[in-house]
Amino acid sequence: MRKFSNIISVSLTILFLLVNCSPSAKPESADIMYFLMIDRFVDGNPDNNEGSNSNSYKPYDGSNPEALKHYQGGDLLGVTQSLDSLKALGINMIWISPFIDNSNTDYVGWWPYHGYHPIDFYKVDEHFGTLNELKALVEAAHLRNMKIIFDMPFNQTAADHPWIDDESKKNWFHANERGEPYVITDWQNQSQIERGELHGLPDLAQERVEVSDYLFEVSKYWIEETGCDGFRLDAVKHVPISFWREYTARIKNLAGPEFLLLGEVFWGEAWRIGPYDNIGFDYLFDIPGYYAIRNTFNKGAGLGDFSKFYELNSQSLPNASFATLIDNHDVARFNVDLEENAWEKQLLALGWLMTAPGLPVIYSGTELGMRGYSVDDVSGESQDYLNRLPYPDPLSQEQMLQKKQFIELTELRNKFPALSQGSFKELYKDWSIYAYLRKLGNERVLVCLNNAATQEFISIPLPPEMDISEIQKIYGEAIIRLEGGNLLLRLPANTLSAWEFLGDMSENLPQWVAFTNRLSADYQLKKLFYIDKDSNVDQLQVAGDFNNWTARDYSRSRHGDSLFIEIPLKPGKYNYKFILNGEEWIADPNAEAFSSDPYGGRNSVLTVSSHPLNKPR
Ligand SMILES: [Ca+2]
Ligand SMILES: [Ca+2]
Ligand SMILES: [Ca+2]
Repeated sequence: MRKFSNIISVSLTILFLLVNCSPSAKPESADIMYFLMIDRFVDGNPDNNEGSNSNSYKPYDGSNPEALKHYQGGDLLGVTQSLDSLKALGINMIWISPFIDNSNTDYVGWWPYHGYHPIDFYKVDEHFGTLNELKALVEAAHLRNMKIIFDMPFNQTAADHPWIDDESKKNWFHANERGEPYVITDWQNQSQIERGELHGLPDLAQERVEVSDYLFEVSKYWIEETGCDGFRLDAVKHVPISFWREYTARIKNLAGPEFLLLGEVFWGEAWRIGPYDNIGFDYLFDIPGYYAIRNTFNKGAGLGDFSKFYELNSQSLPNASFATLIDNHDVARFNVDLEENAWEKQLLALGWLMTAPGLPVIYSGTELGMRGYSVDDVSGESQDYLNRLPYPDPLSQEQMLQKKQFIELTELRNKFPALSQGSFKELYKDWSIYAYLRKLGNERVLVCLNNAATQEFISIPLPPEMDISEIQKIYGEAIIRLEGGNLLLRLPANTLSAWEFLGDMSENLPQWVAFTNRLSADYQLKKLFYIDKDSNVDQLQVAGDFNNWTARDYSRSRHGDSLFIEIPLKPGKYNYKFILNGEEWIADPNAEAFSSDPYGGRNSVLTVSSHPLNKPR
């Protein structure tokens, strides 16, 4: 036995060498992923709704949000029955929430309908169906050329997992010398983040060989039983990185290089995701990009910071690729806090996802503009259940129209491989407009986003050999004209437009272009001030929702003890902070309102109302 395990470890070492030596290409695929929570999707079999405990099921009728803490009846059969309509969305890959058997009791009032409280890693939860139904789902998906990605929760177990009372499994969980679990008190401390209990759940000690072998065997079982196409791995940053290094190599060795591994490292800063880049995942979620998208398309941040962000972000993962998103089940839906133009903005953000590098991941309901609800800042109660409403059936007229518009975007990405796998070059950027060229072989697509609530006109200098007859519109309502070597564009408010370039074109375009300081008509200049009685402040900067929370310089002046700073802002509500002398972050003492920041401090709040003469159209 000892000898055998030596052979395994030698072959693993060889595998590591192979993985490290071969120039592994960054994954770039034409896939579009759809993420659904099994319980919230479609009920294919009402007989399994109560599982083994009738209290677990309480249907939501639109007026009883507490019911959303219970199971809603969705199951694997419902997913299988929906494959044709999912395929019609233009997606080809489905990540399903964990189906692994969950605790049969509630956890502080919440039933584990989400699937992240495993009690038996080798069983399908009784609410979701049977092993045969799971196999049938994968098989039916493969018949349609679709892939099924399983969600594997390996950080923790349910609070009442049988191992908790099993003496022989005592050291399978993280605990101190007194056998007590660790609590995460410092979210900057990686050891605490890995060993502390998440939501108070028993934390598996994956650094122990018997635990890591067990989790590998579990994975092997599901791969061999079902032939699934990949795993989405939950809570990656809460599990020792050494585990992932070995686990990903063993899974690839078992299931082949095509088996997709997508890791959830929920950090908002690219440098914190960087360490997970070269440990065997094909994709990591683009959480930094998620925040940038929300700030830009939802909260009115300028595109200069957005593009700068993407320049840096794209350099942060040399090996893995980003899986991009505008929302998911762990955050508020994109449309929260947006009013009459919520869908326009959401479609624009989705348009970015469908024309930018990365693997787009669409949270079920996002393709319909399904409503979400914001977090209760005061009670601090989790927003989860309010952003996990059951999938609507039937769809409203509006939802059907929005779904159709979503499909036009997936069709665009699917029709032009340059959009998913091509190079990315900026052609133009200002506060509201972003134009970029995607190129793959001879296929070249120009995409232009107008994030202003007003119609905008811009001019982009182009290589002189371009001919207007060789520019073909493929998406949107914009108007394009070629004049004196410049592309003149008229871009409708809050829209994406795309053209295919058919003729010759210079290859010598810069990767990133300079920011053009043109403001769109919906911007207003807002003046903020800071009283500096002792003349201690040489530099006053501002960071907030409008600039992706990076300390930035704006036009400023001093009159006596008052420092003024002038910021271009669109109508909207912004959280912000002042930065004094490049280091001291404070709330603006003269702000019109305050909100709490995630670190126990406070932000200032500024509301910019739309100019009466310039009402967004
Ligand atoms: Ca059911
Ligand atoms: Ca169960
Ligand atoms: Ca952990």
